[in-house]
Amino acid sequence: MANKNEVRVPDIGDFEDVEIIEVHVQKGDAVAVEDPLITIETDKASMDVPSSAAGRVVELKVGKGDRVSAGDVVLLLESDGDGDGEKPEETAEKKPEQEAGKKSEKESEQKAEPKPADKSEAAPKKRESEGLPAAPPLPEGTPAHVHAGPSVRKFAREMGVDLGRVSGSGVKGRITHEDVKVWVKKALQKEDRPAAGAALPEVPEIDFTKFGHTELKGLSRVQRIAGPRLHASWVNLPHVTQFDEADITETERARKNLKADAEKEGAKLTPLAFIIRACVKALREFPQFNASLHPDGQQLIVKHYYNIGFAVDTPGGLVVPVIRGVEGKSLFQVARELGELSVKARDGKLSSADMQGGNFTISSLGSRGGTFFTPIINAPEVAILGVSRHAMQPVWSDGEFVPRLMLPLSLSYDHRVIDGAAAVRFTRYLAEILSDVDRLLA
Ligand code: CAO
Repeated sequence: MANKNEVRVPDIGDFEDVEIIEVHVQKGDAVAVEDPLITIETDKASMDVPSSAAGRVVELKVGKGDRVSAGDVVLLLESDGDGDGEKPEETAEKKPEQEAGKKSEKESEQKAEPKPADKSEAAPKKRESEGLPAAPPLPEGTPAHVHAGPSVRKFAREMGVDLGRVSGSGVKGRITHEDVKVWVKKALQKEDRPAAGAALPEVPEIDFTKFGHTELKGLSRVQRIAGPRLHASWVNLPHVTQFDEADITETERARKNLKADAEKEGAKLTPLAFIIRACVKALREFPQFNASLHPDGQQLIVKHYYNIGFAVDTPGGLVVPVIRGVEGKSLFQVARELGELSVKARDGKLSSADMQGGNFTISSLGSRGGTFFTPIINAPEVAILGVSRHAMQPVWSDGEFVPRLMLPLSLSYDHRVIDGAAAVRFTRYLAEILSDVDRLLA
């Protein structure tokens, strides 16, 4: 025996009096459960209203341009006695228990899914619709503003695709199966590329051959490893760089006097050995620089050891060996280790242990030139010191200009952990230590 079922607009959150922008069925059409019947659109969202039952459309109660609210009748469906309806073919022959099982499976699938992201953005006024006939909720799991049919939504859920990121090529921007497939293909292609920043806007790809002759050269192995780490630090840590200058006139004089002694002990004494020692003194004075941010973002892991990394420019790219336990080593020992690790680095012989355990890094471009620069922090460290070439400069002192040897310092720091005032206190302290050779060597 045929039954007539009213299919109503389901719970559509806090929206009322919503315009119908599309009607997908007409009188005589056979529909299955979850087939889209109409598409409604608010100023915030457009969504499909799926059928809550299977059957044949006997009367449409609404048309395009009409306005509806939750509980309004959309159409009348005629179905046979067991509620299965005459169509579609794949459901018509199924036993009631099978269909009931399928329905409850669908319902539980819907219940298990998260709420649409933008439901909370909807107008907060409470719906005064209690007591309305029960209507099934819209398929959930994707934002309601997405213009896509239930089967496309289901397909996207299965593929793990957020439909909010897919642009629709269908009528009025409706998302089709093909759109989802194209999106997945593109996402997979992107995954193959190194250092792709998933949530970052992309740099446009340009065919440079249109403008002239080009050639492709592979990055070195070191560059391929270091690149993503530098990128991760750059995008995750809010970098600020503090510049300062240290008067190293006396220290440089002492270095020259000590050079011969150092050589006897197998060490080449360069300014970097003094800078490493000065950094350890500054790290002791300002422990938050000798730290890492805990992964929970709520605590600081302060280290009570002083392992200093230094960047080495090698033919293959940049590497950062670490001198461990600097606090217990003499100036000459530091200089010797600096030399040995630099040679190992240039010969490509550093072990991974040689590059581990650092808590502060120095990038010295002093032998190369330049003035100031903005080094990238060697995360999860919280600061890095850039050192540039020292230069004799006129410095105003006691009413006259005097020639002083000035060393440019560039301290990049993680602003989540270190504020600007602390950074300048650190560089000032460092500059004072570097200019006071007695304190430095003590
Ligand atoms: N100002 C002027 N001269 C300096 C200087 C400075 N700040 N620092 C070093 N020099 C001089 C040294 O005194 C030495 O001269 P002498 O032989 O006359 O004493 C000369 O430059 C060469 O020094 P070096 O390079 O052999 O030794 P170093 O200890 O200064 O540096 C190392 C070692 C490994 C840090 C360096 O060779 C290097 O690779 N630097 C590049 C690091 C880099 O690429 N950083 C950028 C990373 S991106 O952030």
